[in-house]
Amino acid sequence: MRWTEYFLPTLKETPSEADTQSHKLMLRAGLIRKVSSGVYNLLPLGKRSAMKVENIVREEMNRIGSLEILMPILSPAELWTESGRWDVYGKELMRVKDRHDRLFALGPTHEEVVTDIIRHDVRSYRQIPLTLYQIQTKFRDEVRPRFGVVRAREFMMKDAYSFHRDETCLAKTYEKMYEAYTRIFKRCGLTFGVVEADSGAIGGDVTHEFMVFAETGESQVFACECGYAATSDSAECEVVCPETGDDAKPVEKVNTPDMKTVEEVTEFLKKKPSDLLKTIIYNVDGSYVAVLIRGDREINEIKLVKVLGAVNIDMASPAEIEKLTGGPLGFSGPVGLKGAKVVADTTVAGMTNMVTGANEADTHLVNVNRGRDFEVDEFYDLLEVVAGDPCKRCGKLLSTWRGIEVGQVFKLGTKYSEIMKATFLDEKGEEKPFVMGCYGIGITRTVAAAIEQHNDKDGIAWPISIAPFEVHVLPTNVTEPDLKTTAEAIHDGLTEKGIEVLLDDRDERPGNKFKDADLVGFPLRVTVGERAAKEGNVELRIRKTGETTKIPKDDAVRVISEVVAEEKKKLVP
Ligand code: 9G3
Repeated sequence: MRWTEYFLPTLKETPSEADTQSHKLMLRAGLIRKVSSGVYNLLPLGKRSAMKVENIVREEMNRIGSLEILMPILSPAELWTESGRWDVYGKELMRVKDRHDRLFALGPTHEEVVTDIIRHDVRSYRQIPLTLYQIQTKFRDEVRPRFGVVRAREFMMKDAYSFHRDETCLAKTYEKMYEAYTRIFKRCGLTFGVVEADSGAIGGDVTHEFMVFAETGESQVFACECGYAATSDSAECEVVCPETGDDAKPVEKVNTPDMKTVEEVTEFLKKKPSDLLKTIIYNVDGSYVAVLIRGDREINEIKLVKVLGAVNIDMASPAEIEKLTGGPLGFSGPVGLKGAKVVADTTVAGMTNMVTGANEADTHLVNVNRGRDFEVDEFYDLLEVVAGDPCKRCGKLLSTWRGIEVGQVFKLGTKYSEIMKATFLDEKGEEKPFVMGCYGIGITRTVAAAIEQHNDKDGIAWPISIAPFEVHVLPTNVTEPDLKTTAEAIHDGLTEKGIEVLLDDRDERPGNKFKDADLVGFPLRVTVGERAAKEGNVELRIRKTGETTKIPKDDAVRVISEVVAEEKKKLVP
């Protein structure tokens, strides 16, 4: 491929709207262009890289016997009302009407549609296990699209769904998928971790996320030396329970004028934040729940939603709080509280002589004790884990890192098959719901994650497996017939060997051409320069290491194709 016949618009300036390295570089290296918030064009280079990721994914899915299909983007509302998810997803689910006013979702994922396929065409245990996958555009109307294609509203996803007679069979496919994902991300040149995660509104209990290490990643992971690793949504730690054993002292009402924060109140009362009991009132699907947690810690709302089996939770408004408790926001407490279920984090169990709000303006209570002064209806682990908390498995201290989630595997169980009546007949002729799994990979996101991990101050440094081109041939002066001919011969020779080459045949200053070559970052660069040409040599440079070697120009095609093969071999797991 020749640059002058290609479409590769590079940018010298860093676009101001880009917030991460990958987003900046994808714009600057001409991979993507923004169409609208969270909506991007893939330009030729971006499309080539995305196709390489797709093909790796395809090969590994086919290798484990998963079958490729294509479901429509338009997903009829009836299927979503059947599963109950039409109302769960609110504005994130993009909806359209056809000419007959029939409602559709623009598919954000395809559990409903694939379950519908299976319930119509699979009747017997003999036809399963079966795993179907597709690679397709998905739509999710994110509240805050950002980081370019990492959190976009329209994006490419590989989604797979498996159907089984029982949990044992599901476990086998889950394991195979887990291994296929490991191979896929290794082949893409990524450094990643696999972490326990929250299954969210989708249901099911076992789920793992594949996280690419990246400082700018949206996900926070807590990890321990012992191998435990979980996302901040789901991380658990050993309960940190200061069992003071102090005798209960008499409750006192104290005046705390205008003191709303934990720090203000505890400083004023000469107490520690961990002596205070925070009371946060939530509106949970229409009823009130008072959630209690130690003053120095935060509630993990994802855990809260899960333990309450809630669809929607919101913090109560100041007006709602006033109506329920009789006091203003910032002065709530469990003593004498009526009209709300009381739920507490497990750390609260060991607290004695606590400071709480008095449900009265500018007033707190001290020496409040559970059992004597108030009751807790239910205890749960609601703690937002922080770095330094003890690991729940081994007690060592948890550390934290950030990552970009590129893949997720779920054991769904019978959640969709039961509600959508997708059943098969077992050997005894008994009707049973399918046991299901589902498995996703963000294709465009994987490209961005790879760039996030493989770049330097000059630009991208692609892993060869997903590089848009493998070799960049750069004649420093195309008006010099000698250089032009040599560069073309190398381009043609490599192309003939099936190597993907871009020849920068522009009549441009060498400095600009070198800058662009570093920016677009193909793994190998062959410079055909005047001095080297006179000596009969060309220069091979490895983008990643900056390492250069002189090669006699007549050996160039052979040597370079060997280096390409070696580089590719490094990424085979
Ligand atoms: C929706 C909307 C957003 C969503 C979902 C549904 C996330 C939704 C979870 C999944 C789970 C798996 C198949 C591939 C692997 C992941 N965001 N999820 O279900 F309607 Cl608007 O997508 N799906």
